[in-house]
Amino acid sequence: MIESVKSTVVAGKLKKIEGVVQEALDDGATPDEILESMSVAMDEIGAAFQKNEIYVPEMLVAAKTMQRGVGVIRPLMGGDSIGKYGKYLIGTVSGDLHDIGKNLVAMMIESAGFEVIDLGVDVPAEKFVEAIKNDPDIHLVGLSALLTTTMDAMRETVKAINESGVRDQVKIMVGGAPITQAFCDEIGADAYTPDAASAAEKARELATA
Ligand code: B12
Repeated sequence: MIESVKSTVVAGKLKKIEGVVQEALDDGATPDEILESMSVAMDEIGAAFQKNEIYVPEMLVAAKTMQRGVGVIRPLMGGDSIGKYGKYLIGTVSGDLHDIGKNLVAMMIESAGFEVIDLGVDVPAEKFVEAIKNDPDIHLVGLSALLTTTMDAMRETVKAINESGVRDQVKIMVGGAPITQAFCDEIGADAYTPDAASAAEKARELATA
């Protein structure tokens, strides 16, 4: 059953995904297992795109299919009361339109007890700075980048936060497929995690440190 979640995302069967996810749940699969199999599906899609076996439209349909599938398990994520650990500002950096991973991180962070403020995609550095300045309750910031070409925008965003006088107010977390711990250290961010579940754990750790 869980196998058909993956194949339905890969095939971009938008109309079928909700039913397939529900069947997998009924069959005993956990929301985490379902998320994992949808993420594996997106990796397969990325690999097929790289080999020119599929093109942007197919990638987009697969992305929409995953997003719709995530919609089915979202209400099941439950979790701690919203806002218990404070506010978490998140966004995908300038020039980058990928948001599935960022949305998953936002969802997990919210379930972990934060109030999430999501600035969306293609967010200029100044917008992050402005949001932090306007809300002293924001103590954590998450930056997402999926393209090697937008890693620079991530660096610039950290720099802008550093230079704006609000760096002491926040801890900065970074993530996305091309991001590594070494890159995190290089640009002066505070934490990197490879996936949404570990991002939520790290956020709690930083909030209670
Ligand atoms: C779906 C997709 C798209 C969709 C995005 C739709 C959407 N709404 O997001 C569309 C079709 C729009 C797209 C466009 C493009 N894409 Co694209 N895309 C992908 C694909 C297949 C999947 C990404 C994804 O959603 N993965 C699933 C999620 C769950 O994983 P994730 O994003 O990595 O997130 C997890 C972690 O990274 C982490 N994380 C993410 N953010 C954060 C933030 C924090 C704070 C933390 C702690 C953790 C964290 O947690 C997440 C959950 O576990 C990838 C392939 C891949 N394997 O990544 C290519 C890929 C990223 N795309 C690629 C390319 C080239 C493009 C385009 C340039 C194509 C083109 N020629 O137009 C454009 C660029 C558009 C732009 N300006 O952004 C390349 C990038 C190559 C590179 N090295 O830079 C990839 C790697 C495909 C490939 N193999 O070639 N893409």
